Amino acid sequence: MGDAAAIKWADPEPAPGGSLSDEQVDAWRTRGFALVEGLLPANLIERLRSDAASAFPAAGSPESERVTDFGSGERLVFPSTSAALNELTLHPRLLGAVARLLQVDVRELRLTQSDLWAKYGRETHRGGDRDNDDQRIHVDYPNHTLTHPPEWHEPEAVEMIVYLCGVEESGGATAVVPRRGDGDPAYAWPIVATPGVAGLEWVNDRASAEAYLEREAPEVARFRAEHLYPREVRARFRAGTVLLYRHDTWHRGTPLDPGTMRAVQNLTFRKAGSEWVSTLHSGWAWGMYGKSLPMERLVATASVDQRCVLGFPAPGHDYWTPKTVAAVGARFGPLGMDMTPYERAV
Ligand SMILES: O=C(O)CCC(=O)C(=O)O
Ligand SMILES: [Fe+2]
Repeated sequence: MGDAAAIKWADPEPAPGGSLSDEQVDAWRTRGFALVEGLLPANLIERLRSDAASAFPAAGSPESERVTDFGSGERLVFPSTSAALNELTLHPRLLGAVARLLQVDVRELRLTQSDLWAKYGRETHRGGDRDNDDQRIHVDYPNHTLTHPPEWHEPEAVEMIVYLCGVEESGGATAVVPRRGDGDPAYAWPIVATPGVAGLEWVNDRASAEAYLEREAPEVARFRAEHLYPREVRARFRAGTVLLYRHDTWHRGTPLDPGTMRAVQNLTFRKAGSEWVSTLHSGWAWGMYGKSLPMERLVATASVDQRCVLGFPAPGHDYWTPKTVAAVGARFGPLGMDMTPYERAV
C-alpha cells in the first residue's frame, strides 16, 4: 500500500519439466502459496489471452470503466466456446500439480471453478464498497465452501490464478501473506477476521472495508492492521505464471495501472469427498447442447483422468455395468469415446 519502496516481491520459480518441485509443494503446504513458472505451454497461454481480448471490452474503453467486480459473468467459464480455456482447465500438468498438492490421485480431484477474469485499471471506483480495484485482504473460502476450511495440514482444495500477461503490462500484483508455521498469529484459528463472515457485511474495497471494521469490529480491524497488511508480499507474475494458493490463504487484489487490462484464469479443484465445496458455475452437463456439441466431444475425447475431474465415474465405479457401458458407449461412441477402460473394469 502506498509506499512503493516498502513493497516486498515474490518471484516465480520454475517447475522443472512441467511438474512441481518438492520445494514448491512444501511452500504451498506450509506457507500457503507457491508462485510457479513453466507449468503450462506458452502457446496455450497466448491463445487464451487472445480469446479473452475478443470477449472483453478493450483496456481504457468506456465499457471497461464499468467492470468493477470479479469474474466473466459466465462469458468465459468452463465449458467454453474457447477451446484454449477448456484445454487449460483440464491440462494434465495442472491436474498433476493439484494432485501432488492434495496428495491424492488425479481421479480423486473435482473441478469447481474455471472462470476468466478481466480486471481493468480504472480512473473511477464506481463500484463503491464492492469495487475490486484495491481489495481488502481476505480469504476466499466464504463463497467457495459451506463450511470452514479443514485444519491447515489437511487441505481439501487448491485455488489458482493463471496470469495471461506480465505485471509490468498492467500492475495489479496479487498480494499474499505467507504463513509462518503453526504458531503464526495471522493464521490462528478460526479464520473469521474478514468481511462477509461471522455476521460482518461483505465489503470488497480496502478503504471501505477497514473503515467499516474499525466501526463495527475494532479488534478485527486492529488484527488486520497488525498481522496482515504489513506482511503482504506481491506476486511478480509473467504471462503463464501460476499462483497456487488455498481457501485459507490471506491475500488480495491490488490496483491496476490506469488504462490497462489484466486477464487471469481462476481455477479451483477440491477433493472428491468435499461436497461442501461448491461448484461455482452451471453444472458441466448444462453445456452439452452448445452448437456443434463441444462439451459432448470434450467428454468423448478426454482422458479417463480428465473425465473423473468432471465427476464422470471412474472405471470400477458401481455405476458401471455391462448395460451402462453399452448405453454410455451409444451416447459418446460416435464422437470417438473409447469404452474399453470402463468395460474392462466391470
Ligand atoms: O485479482 C487478484 O489478484 C486477486 C483477486 C482475489 O483475490 C479475489 O477476487 O478474490
Ligand atoms: Fe481472493
